[in-house]
Amino acid sequence: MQYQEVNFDGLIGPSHNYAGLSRGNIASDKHRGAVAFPRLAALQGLEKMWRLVQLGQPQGVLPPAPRPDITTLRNLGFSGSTKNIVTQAFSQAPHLLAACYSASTMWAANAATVTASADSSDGKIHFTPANLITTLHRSIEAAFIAPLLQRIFNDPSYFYHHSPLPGQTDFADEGAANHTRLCRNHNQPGINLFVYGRGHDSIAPLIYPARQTYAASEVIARQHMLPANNQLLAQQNPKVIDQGVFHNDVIAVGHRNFLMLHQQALVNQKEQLKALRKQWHQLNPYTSPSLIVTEFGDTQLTVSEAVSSYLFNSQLISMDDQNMRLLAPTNCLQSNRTKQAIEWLIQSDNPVTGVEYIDLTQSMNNGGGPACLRLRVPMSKAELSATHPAVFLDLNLYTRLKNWIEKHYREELRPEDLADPDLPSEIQMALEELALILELPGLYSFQV
Ligand code: SUG
Repeated sequence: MQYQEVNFDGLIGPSHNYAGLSRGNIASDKHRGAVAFPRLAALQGLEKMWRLVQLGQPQGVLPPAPRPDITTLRNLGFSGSTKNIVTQAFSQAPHLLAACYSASTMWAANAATVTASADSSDGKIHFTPANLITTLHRSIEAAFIAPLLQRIFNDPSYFYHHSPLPGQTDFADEGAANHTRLCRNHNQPGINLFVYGRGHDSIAPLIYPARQTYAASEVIARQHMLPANNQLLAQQNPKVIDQGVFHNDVIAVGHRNFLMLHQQALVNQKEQLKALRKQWHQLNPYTSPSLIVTEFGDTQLTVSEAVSSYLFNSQLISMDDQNMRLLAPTNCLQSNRTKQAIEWLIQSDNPVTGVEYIDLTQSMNNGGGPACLRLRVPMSKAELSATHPAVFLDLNLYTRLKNWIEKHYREELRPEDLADPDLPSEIQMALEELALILELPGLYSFQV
């Protein structure tokens, strides 16, 4: 049976804006209050998905959550019609309105942790929607994402859906941004590398929050029925969190038998990589390919350069059984050292043989690169066929989505535009049409 890694990207929603909501995410902080370009943002995201299709990859689309989140605004004490709620919230608590308007479900890597059927002892693909409790604007995503994933992956003989972890600080969970599956082939058991930022007795960062906890990773590994030799939990270096590495996918990326990361990514990195190699060998002794790990040192790229270029947030795509292509954000082109580091990567002994640059500037300005925008699901042909077919991108869907974006999205969105009483109904109309395009009727239940 043929297995593939399938990317599901978050479609960038019509309320894309820069509200500076994510402490510890340097790009978000830097762009607080900047003018956002939602139409351009959504087109950039769509072009990225389309490029993947052109490279022969199956590509799914995850629709955005309805925003503003009126239910949350009501829970926060605002009342009346949607127009009243928006007006009151903008004058009394603009930060709450901005949180409820965030288009953050675009960063699908944070939608859930997904594990492969080849790894779990019940042979199913497991999903745990991330609770994202570290930030308000993201903590409200799971209410939409959990039922969405159940609708898209709705055959219980293939898919197992767990509830988000308890919304309590010990279980803070950021989904696949801190989870990497390394495997010889997608149909064979792999190692699920969970990277956490804080545990009970571990050293924590001093400046910025550690978003992922050991307890969350441990629970997910248990409920996804991962045998001990299919999992490894490692701590993220708190010093890099304090330099803006708010997720592990800002400093490491892995695909199949290849892991690339900065030398400072993990606590006790040497020992952790040794453990990883040992596990790789035990999992499937004497079979090729071997695990290849490429570490970048400070002399090539400092942590701060990794954060500004987002090199490690590139996507790795299998071009065939041996060769991978790096899909890097165009930010990498802005620094000679980053370009040299990529050149070195391509020349060195690893599967990466080429690079392509993708312009995702609108998302990048909020700290979301190519890898942030996608949720990976390793799937067999049968699992793929059991998935809601209308979300897979082909020329027809690409064209329809492009027209839809051009018809409905505003060109610009400024912080004060969130007070516009007409914006919610504009978005509502757009999303209702989207639900029809993706054949997900009733996906959005708007309140007026
Ligand atoms: O959680 N930015 C997101 C970016 C998420 C990137 N995802 C991964 N690394 N997988 C975050 O910090 C900024 C929103 C604002 O400030 O308007 C934001 O939420």
